[in-house]
Amino acid sequence: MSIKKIVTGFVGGGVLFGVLALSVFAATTYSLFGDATIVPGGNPLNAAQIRSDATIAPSFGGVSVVPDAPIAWADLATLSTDYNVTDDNCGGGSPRVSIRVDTDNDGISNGNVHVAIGPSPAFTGCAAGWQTTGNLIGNEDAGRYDYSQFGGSPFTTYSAAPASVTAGQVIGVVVVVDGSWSAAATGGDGEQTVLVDNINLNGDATTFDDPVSKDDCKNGGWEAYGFSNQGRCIQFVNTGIDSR
Ligand SMILES: [Ca+2]
Ligand SMILES: [Ca+2]
Ligand SMILES: [Ca+2]
Repeated sequence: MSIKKIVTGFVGGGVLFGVLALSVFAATTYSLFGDATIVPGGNPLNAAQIRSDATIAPSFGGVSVVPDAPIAWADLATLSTDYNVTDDNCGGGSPRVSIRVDTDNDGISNGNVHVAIGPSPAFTGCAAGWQTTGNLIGNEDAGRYDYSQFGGSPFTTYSAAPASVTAGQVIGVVVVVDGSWSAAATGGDGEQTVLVDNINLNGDATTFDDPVSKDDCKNGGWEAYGFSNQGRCIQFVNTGIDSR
């Protein structure tokens, strides 16, 4: 092998390594929709606050998490989130995780599998403070799964998935709150608010834990966000270069 080929091979290896490293740390991306914002008070650091208020359009809010590549339903092994119902209760089918499934391989969702958050089978009476759903994949709690958008049962378990779903591709998940219509969920005031953190899709966690201002980096904040020093944290805020 000539020197030139060795050098070319090395550079190619470096590029390949870079792509692999990126895929490890960016296997999913998230976005907020509706009435949703990043707030402190997460588990730990930041969380997404999602709110359904009958007097504030659009009366729903949520987080969308999209994998870099579709995940076959059969390969979806882990789905969980931490949640904290801060006002007033779970109920009215909210909050929930909705799994977007493509059943005809065109990359576009054909519907949602709804997965209720909270205690089965009524899905109201959520405990105060931070809770975790545990792994929802394989969950056989009564009524946890709703496959009605694919012709299945609206009140059943994970394993009762219709064939179109089990043969389908998962193109994303959303965690949504839209219970403002429910007096039980809102405490009667038309507002339901939930914090969510650590949305885990096949092992890749959405933590909402990027610093958004220099102040987040100061007074030791850089360490909490996982940087090796304050300068690298501020560099991330200024440039988006992530040296963690
Ligand atoms: Ca489709
Ligand atoms: Ca309320
Ligand atoms: Ca967090």
